[in-house]
Amino acid sequence: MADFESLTQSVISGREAQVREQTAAMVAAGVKPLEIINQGLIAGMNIVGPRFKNGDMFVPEVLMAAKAMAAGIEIVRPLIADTDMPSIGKILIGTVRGDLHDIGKNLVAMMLESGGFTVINLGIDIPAEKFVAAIKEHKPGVVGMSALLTTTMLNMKEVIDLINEEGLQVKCIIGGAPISQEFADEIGADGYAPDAASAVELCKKLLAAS
Ligand code: B1M
Repeated sequence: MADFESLTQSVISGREAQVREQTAAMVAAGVKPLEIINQGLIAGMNIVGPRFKNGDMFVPEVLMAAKAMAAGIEIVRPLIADTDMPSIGKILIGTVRGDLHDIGKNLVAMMLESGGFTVINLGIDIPAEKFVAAIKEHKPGVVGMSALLTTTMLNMKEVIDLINEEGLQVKCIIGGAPISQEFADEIGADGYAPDAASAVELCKKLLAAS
């Protein structure tokens, strides 16, 4: 049977088939599902995050690692009651109106999931009204918006304005290549993250403070 260390290594290396095999072997050997998740699968992504941030890993490798981790979670999830599934908070995420870029946004969503958050990923080209309707339905602690175009980044303000108009209690974070802390301050966002690993840290910080 594989040990946690080798499962963690398989996640980091993005070896999906091996993660499946090792996870299934651990389940068959009676290892507790939550231990497999926390000490094997999430432990791997906890190493991937900082490596990506430091430039020691690149986008394709991170996507492969996240996919490998998700393959392991898929095997273990049916064995865990929904209420026991570890979640440290709910995040709603989407790419704003007019913008079809989703590689970075999906990476952020995957890293958040790997970090223990429940993520509702709305997709691309999401108008303010749809963000607001989803906030009312899912009641997340944080709403995350992504934009890759200098034209569509302006639509982030529409979302924040509508959230404020409706009096909804939710923290707003933004990110994407053209976004800066200065722009976040200008439109009244609660935070800006330059990359996926920082987005995880930011969400943890915002939820701890609220
Ligand atoms: Co587009 N595109 N694109 N494109 N595209 C850019 C963004 C561009 C910089 C290319 C260029 O001209 N040099 C340029 C924008 C110029 C500008 O506005 N200043 C551009 C353009 C002009 C366009 C079109 C208008 C082209 C055209 O049709 N004439 C068009 C627009 C379509 C639309 O959205 N309406 C368009 C279309 C496309 C494709 C569909 C072909 C494709 C997108 C496919 C997809 O996403 N499924 C595409 C791509 C791939 C790119 C580039 C090459 C790569 C973007 C990417 O995925 N990067 C891009 C050039 C570039 O950036 N080098 C470009 C990798 C990704 C991991 O990084 O998304 O930055 P990024 O995400 C990072 C961080 O920003 C951050 O974390 C991520 C991970 O570290 N982050 C967040 C992102 N979201 C976050 C949210 C957070 C926190 C952090 O909190 C919620």
